[in-house]
Amino acid sequence: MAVTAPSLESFKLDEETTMNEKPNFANLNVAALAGGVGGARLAQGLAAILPPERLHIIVNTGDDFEHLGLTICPDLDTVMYTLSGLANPKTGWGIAGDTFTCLEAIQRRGGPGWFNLGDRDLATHILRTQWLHEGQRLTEVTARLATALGVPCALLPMCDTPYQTQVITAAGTLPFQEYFVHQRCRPEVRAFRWEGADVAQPTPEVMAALEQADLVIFCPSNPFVSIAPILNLPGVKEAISRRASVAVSPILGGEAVKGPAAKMFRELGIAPSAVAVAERYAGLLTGFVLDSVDAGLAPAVAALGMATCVMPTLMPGLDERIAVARGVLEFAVAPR
Ligand code: FO1
Repeated sequence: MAVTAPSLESFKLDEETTMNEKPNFANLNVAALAGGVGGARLAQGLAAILPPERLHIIVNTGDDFEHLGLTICPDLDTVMYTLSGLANPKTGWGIAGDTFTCLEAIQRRGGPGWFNLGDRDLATHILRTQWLHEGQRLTEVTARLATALGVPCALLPMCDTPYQTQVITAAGTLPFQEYFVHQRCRPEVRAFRWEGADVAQPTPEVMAALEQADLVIFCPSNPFVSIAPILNLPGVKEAISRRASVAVSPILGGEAVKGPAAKMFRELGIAPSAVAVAERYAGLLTGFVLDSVDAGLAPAVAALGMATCVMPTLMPGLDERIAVARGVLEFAVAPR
């Protein structure tokens, strides 16, 4: 099925750039859809290349939950801490070098310790909860926190109202963090549903970012619980289908770099692969980036009607994140 969505051919590289130099992307408007750790890594690479006002990162809020009376937004915080250089490099979430004195005191008094909240991380949750309680939108609260922590570009929650992923498993229906952290992704997944989907709308800032984007990038995040919640919001798929869009596969060699995506594919009866990811986005994407390990799968992805790019996509450190981001942008703007 040929996809007729516009490519970026009409996009003009900066006048002083000739094709034999590295293209510069100073006037490319990019909206990136991101979930947790994988999304945050590519977002950090993009933020190092693009002018801050040209990059809008649209983040999944389906993982959000209330815990100890606090509003916790794990994907927003993972992207925020990664872009501000505060993130714990080992886990990808939370703050590097954080202490857990408060959590230990909570457990001493019989409270829950299964969700690890560091002392500095708690400052984010306390202020967010207070500002939401005062009536500020999650979009405004996120902008205040991100600006204070020095995040250069716009960090946009996909919606301002609760829209929480519920994981329907053989062991019952679990709120996302109960499944992901408390049950360590062990229960077998049958399906997903979203509390609050009936009233959820993408924020005006999200729709504006998509409307002004020359390119939409699907970061290498879980297609089921990070990217799909964003795509399923009213009007988002339509906005994306009118512009160039490129996804980076979160599945390499049949496995996820991090998290339960491959396990979810298997439990839903789908063999996990970059092709299986591309199939979930078929009809929406103009381009797809596979890791070098999956070069053999490129023709099967191309058969879905999207251009393909094969390159190393692992992003352990900042250099790799910038290299992958640059590769994705060059692929997206390359004349076809
Ligand atoms: N993930 C864990 O596996 N264990 C934790 O104790 C944990 C605590 C935590 C605290 C704050 C935060 O922003 C994220 C946290 N995460 C933890 C990660 C989080 O569950 C996942 O990153 C996302 O929900 C999925 O990407």
